[in-house]
This record gives sequence, structure tokens and C-alpha cells, in this order.
Amino acid sequence: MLTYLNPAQSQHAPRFEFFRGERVPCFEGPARADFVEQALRARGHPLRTPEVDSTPQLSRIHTPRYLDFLRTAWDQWLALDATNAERQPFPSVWPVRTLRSDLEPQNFTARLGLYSMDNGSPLSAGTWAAAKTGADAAASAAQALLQGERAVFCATRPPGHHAGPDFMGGYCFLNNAAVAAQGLRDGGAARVAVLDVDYHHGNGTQACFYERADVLFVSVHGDPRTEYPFYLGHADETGAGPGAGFNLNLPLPAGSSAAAWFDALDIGCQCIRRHQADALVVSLGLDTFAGDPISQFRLQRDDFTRLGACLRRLGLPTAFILEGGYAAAELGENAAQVVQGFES
Ligand code: Q9C
Ligand code: ZN
Repeated sequence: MLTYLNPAQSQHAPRFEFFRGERVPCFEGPARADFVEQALRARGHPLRTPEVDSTPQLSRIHTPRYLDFLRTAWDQWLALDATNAERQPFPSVWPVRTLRSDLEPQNFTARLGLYSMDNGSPLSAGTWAAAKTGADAAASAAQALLQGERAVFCATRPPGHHAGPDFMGGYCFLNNAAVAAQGLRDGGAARVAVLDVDYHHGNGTQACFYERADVLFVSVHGDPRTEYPFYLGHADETGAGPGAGFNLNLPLPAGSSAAAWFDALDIGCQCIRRHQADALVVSLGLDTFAGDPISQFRLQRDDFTRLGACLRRLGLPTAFILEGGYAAAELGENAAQVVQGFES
């Protein structure tokens, strides 16, 4: 399967995040993409670097003020104090209900909170470069499908599906899957489906398309009553305005079996068939794996082959976009199994 890599991915390398009140090494690090590249290379899949500038799609998906902030955030951080190069910024205040988010604060920490949904999306010097090149990879994947490729794999990080129109969250900065879907629309696909199989609900992608009928969003994920991102991903969220009926959430209890997961996937696939989409974007989180350190579904290696085979049967031009998956040593194998299942 044609694969796009992100040659800038290793520039996004924050050192730590917060977990249960402690500073711990980031679960989402450069080794993840290295393992995926290694596994796909070993199986002989053709590897390419991005050839499309995602700027037009990014400006349809994200707001200008958020893009400006993200592009300049690290420089703003350094401008506060040159020794900040060795430190990481974290938000500590957010404009929740009753507070104003229409005004651009002058204070950097206030801006960081305004454009963040959590404190779980650490920034580093190369975050913009890595995220932008990753979005370029997603736009390149869309273009390859438009040019007749049957399926494309985008082996990029940081992930994207928690990033909304004007916020970062859950290790995500630019919404790669939304960029791919928008790229397909811009290139002539009338209807696009996004299927999100990450353990965590793709709140950012849902938000991007919630009022749109041209992009169907379907997600199978841990029940947000107990699982991140908590505040979105419930079954009663079905779309709004022109997008009413174009959003399907299939939450499952933490600890659900692979059998239960595939039953939900089947319902999601039936929905995609009914909508007669022209192309499919898969937000491929592999944190549904039984060995994932921060997630609680129970898929095994062979289940990922089965997933690939299920997706092939939809018969659509398909872009796989890597999202989560934190059992890094097994991530490459699990990704390669999806590709093998799709191609078998
Ligand atoms: N600091 C993705 O899988 N964060 N994001 C928990 C606590 C929530 C996962 C870490 C998990 C986000 C793309
Ligand atoms: Zn996830």
C-alpha cells in the first residue's frame, strides 16, 4: 500500500506530560512513527514523503487565529524568557462557561488555555513543523486517492482527531483526518465518510463536520462517561442543522471484548454503505490493542487483520490516517496487519 511518511515527525518531541498528577515521559513520542515506518518498509510497501501543501484544507478546517497561535506558540514561549527553550509550556487556565473566548488575550498562558481543551497536548520546538508536515501528508494521501490509488496509508504523528477548529487536545494539533476528508471534497468527491476506530472519541473531527452533510462521521470508542475525551462522543450526538443524521457515535464500555467491538464496527460500516460515500478516511487509532498502556479495549494482533479486511469490503478509495496507539513496540506490527488485511 502506498504510504506517506512525515519527515518532520521527530521534531515534535516534548519530554513529559502529566499522568495521575505526576510528570511522566510522553506516551506519544517519535518512536511510534519509527516503528510503523520500520514495519511497513520491511513488508516492501512503497514509502513517500508529502508532496501537497495542506494550507487550503487547513484554512477550511481550522480558524485563522488558532493557526496563527500554533505557528508562533513556541516563539512566544521563548520570548518570555530565553531559558524557556529547556522548559515546556502547559496551560493552567481555561475560558470555561461564563468566561470570554472572543477576546485574544495578551498573556501567553491565557492564549495557550484558550486554544487547548486539556493539559495533555505538550508543545516542543518543532511541534508546528511536525504537525504541518503531517497535515501535508494527509493532503497528499487525499490527492493520491483522487488520482486513482485504491488505498493510502499515512504513517504520521502527532495524531489529529482530538484537534478541533480552534483548539488542540489529546496529543493532537492539526486534524489530519479532517484535512484528508476536506482534500477529497475539494478534489471532487461529493460525499466522504470518516470512520474513527481510535479508542478515544474523535471529538475534533466530529466538531469539524457536525453541521455538514457532505462528510459523514462514524466513531467506535470507549464510552465518554468514563473515558477521555469525556465531554463528547455520546450516542445522542447525531449531527445538527444540514448535518443532522450525518454523525454516528458507537460508544462501548471500557473493557469491551473484541467481539463486541466488531459488532459495533459492523453497525458503523452499514451506516457508511447506506450513505453511499465516494471515499473513506479511516482515523486509525491502534490504542484498541489489549496491550495499550492508557486504553481499555482488548483487540489482539489478528483482530487488526480482520479490521483491514472489513474495511476493504466497503469497496471505497481509502486513506488510513494514523492516530493513537501507545504500545509503541507493537504499533508497527499492528499497523502492518491492518494493511495486510485490507490487501488480502
Ligand atoms: N495526561 C489519542 O489517542 N490523555 N489521544 C491522557 C494524561 C488522554 C489520547 C494523558 C488521551 C489522549 C490520539
Ligand atoms: Zn486514542
